[in-house]
Formats: sequence, structure tokens, C-alpha cells
Amino acid sequence: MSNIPPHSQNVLVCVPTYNEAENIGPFIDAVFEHAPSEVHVLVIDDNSPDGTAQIVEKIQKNYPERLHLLNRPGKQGLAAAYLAAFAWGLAKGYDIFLEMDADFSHNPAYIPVMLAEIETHDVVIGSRNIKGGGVEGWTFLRNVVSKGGSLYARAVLGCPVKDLTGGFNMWTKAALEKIGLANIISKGYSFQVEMKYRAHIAGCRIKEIPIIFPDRKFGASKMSKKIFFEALVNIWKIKFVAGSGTAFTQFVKFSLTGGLGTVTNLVIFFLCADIAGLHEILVSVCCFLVAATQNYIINHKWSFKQNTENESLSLKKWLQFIAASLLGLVVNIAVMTFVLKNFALPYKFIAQACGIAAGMIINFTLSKLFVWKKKHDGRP
Ligand SMILES: Nc1nc2c(ncn2[C@@H]2O[C@H](COP(=O)(O)OP(=O)(O)OP(=O)(O)O)[C@@H](O)[C@H]2O)c(=O)[nH]1
Ligand SMILES: [Mg+2]
Repeated sequence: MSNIPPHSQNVLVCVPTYNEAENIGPFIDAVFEHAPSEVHVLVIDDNSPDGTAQIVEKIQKNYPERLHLLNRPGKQGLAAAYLAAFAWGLAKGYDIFLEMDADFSHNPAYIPVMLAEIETHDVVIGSRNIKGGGVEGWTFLRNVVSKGGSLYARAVLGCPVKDLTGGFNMWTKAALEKIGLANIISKGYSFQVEMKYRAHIAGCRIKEIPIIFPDRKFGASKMSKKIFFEALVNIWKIKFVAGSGTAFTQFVKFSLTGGLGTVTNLVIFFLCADIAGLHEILVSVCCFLVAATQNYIINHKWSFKQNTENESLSLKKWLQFIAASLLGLVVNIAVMTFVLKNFALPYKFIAQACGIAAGMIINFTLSKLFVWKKKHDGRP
């Protein structure tokens, strides 16, 4: 871990604390022991009843200009603490931000390694889940819960980062700007997952380095079953809010819009054909146009909102969408006929369901590629 070239940028180690009186002093000493001189530390304390902030104030004289303290009025959670720290550091002109827990689970000896990697990356993650990394002193159950949670988050988000939940992460200023801190929705532990997922979507260069993560020796964990289950649900929120520009989310929204369009179609058909007695073919064409227009508006304002860049609705795009919908309809009928002819089905509507699915995929693909084509993709 030696032979690291001197680092030219200002680095801020952000350490949120809540009741870390036993850890904070030795921890700060350990950070300054391992970190080069351009590294500063900011402790964000949520008015810990055990006097953590007072201990930091006492040792500030040992590290003039390098040890900072942000006092907050009460326990507001990890996300709020980090967001306050980033805002503070960005305002002061820091270039690189490192998140660390105060309980020695994040070994300061890794700081020089992370600083070396950040030279060529936007995000460096201290990872327990890659070769060479791991945890120490955990019970079997805790291991299973943690690994399971991590796998679950990765699977739901489709994100390649192996340690999504860990909190030992380094960010460049540019990465924080790309992520868009104002958009973060997480309040608690899912914050780490959301930050990494947003960084991945924003096309940041992400590097995982192996770390050994020992359990805390002093003080109490702030993790609880409630927090854990909240995080499981939050992953989905993150997927739909942070990932609203991803193809999967767009497809789900597009399908829901299509479903609503079908309801509109049927209601108008019922009113005009059954109640008013108008000609079915004429009514059917009108229903298609009304439902497709409704779909066009909702897809523009919602499903593909990320791609529209506040563009207004237009006749050209409406026509394109009608064309895509008609093509979808042709595929729908073709697939339905094919399935009916080639498979012995107990009910015909199964063939129609296959047709609808195929038509929807065609309509979605054409919409995504042509009607709401993204102007510039953030990915490298
Ligand atoms: N400022 C602030 N810090 C917090 C808050 N909750 C936790 N922390 C700090 O965040 C860091 C991580 O919290 P831990 O309790 O260690 O959580 P954990 O690492 O997931 O759990 P353990 O592995 O059991 O320690 C520690 O430095 C805590 O003191 C909070 O609401 N506000
Ligand atoms: Mg901890």
C-alpha cells in the first residue's frame, strides 16, 4: 500500500457519527496516520448524546485546518448526514470525497489505494464482495442476510457493482455532479445503493477494490430489522425513480399506458356502438385514434419523459406514434393468426394475448428508437 504518488487534489473524508465516543478519537488519528497531507476530515455529528462532537472539538487542535466538524441538531439518518457533508465540501472546493464509518469497519489503510485508483476513475468502492475482499467477525446469519440483500439489490437494479450496500466509497466532484444529489430519494441505508446505481446509470467509471470489513468493536450498530425491510422496498423506489430512463422502467410505464388505452378504447366502443348504436367499424377506428392519442400524450409526459427534454407535443411525433401503433396492430394480428393456426389452444384469447405481447414489444421498440429517440446518451 506504499509507493503511492503524491495526490494533487483536495480530499475530504466524510464521517457521519451517532454515539461513536469510543471510536472517534482513535479513528481520526488512524485516518491522519494513513492519509497524505491534502486529506481533510469532516465529522458530521447528529448531536450524539454520548458527546462524540465534544471529543472531536477537543482533538481539532491536534489537526489545525484539517479536522472539521458539522454539528446537526438531531439524528436525521445517514443520507442526510452525507448530503450535508457533500454540500459543505463542494462549497469549500474539495475535489474528492470519501465516505467512511467511524467504527473501524472501514480501515484507513485503504485510503492511499483508493486515492491511486480515483486518478483514473470517477468512483472507487471498497468492496467486500470481490476476490480478496470479505468480512470478519460476522455471524453466519448476518453474512447470509447481507449477501442476500446485496444480491437482491443487484438483481432488481440490474447493476454490475458487486458491493452495492457498502459505505466505504470515494467520489470525484464530477461524479457527485453527474449523480445529481438533489434528486436522491433515499433517507437511510439504501442511500449507498442509490448513489452507486445513479453513478452507474450516469456512465461513471466505477472501480471496486477489495476490502476486509471487520465488525465494530465498540459502540452499537444503528441497523435494525425495520431499517433492513425498509431498504428492501426502497430498492424498487430507487429503480423506478432513479432508473426512470432505463429501458425496463420505460417498458413497464409504456405497458401500463397501453393497458389504460385499452380501457379507454373499450369504454368509448361500448358507449358509441352498444348504447348509441353507431357502426362498429367506424367506431372501432375512432376508438383506436382516441386511445392512441391518449397513449401518445401519457408516453410523452411520463414513460419517455427522460428523453423529451421538455419538448412539447407535436403533430409529427403523434403521426409517428400512430404509425408505430398501427404496425404493432399488424404484428398483433399476424402473431395471433399464426398461433391460432399452429397450436391447439383451449381458448382463442390465448393467441390474442400472444399477439398483444408481440405488438406491444414492436410498438415499444419503434417508439423508443424513433418517436422518443434519446438525443445524447450519458453512457460512455
Ligand atoms: N450523523 C449520523 N451518523 C449516523 C447515523 N446513523 C448511523 N450513523 C453513523 O454512520 C456510520 C455507520 O453506522 P453503523 O451503525 O456502523 O451501521 P453499520 O455499519 O451498517 O452497522 P454495523 O456494521 O453493525 O456497525 C457510523 O459511523 C454511525 O455512527 C445518523 O443518523 N446520523
Ligand atoms: Mg458499522
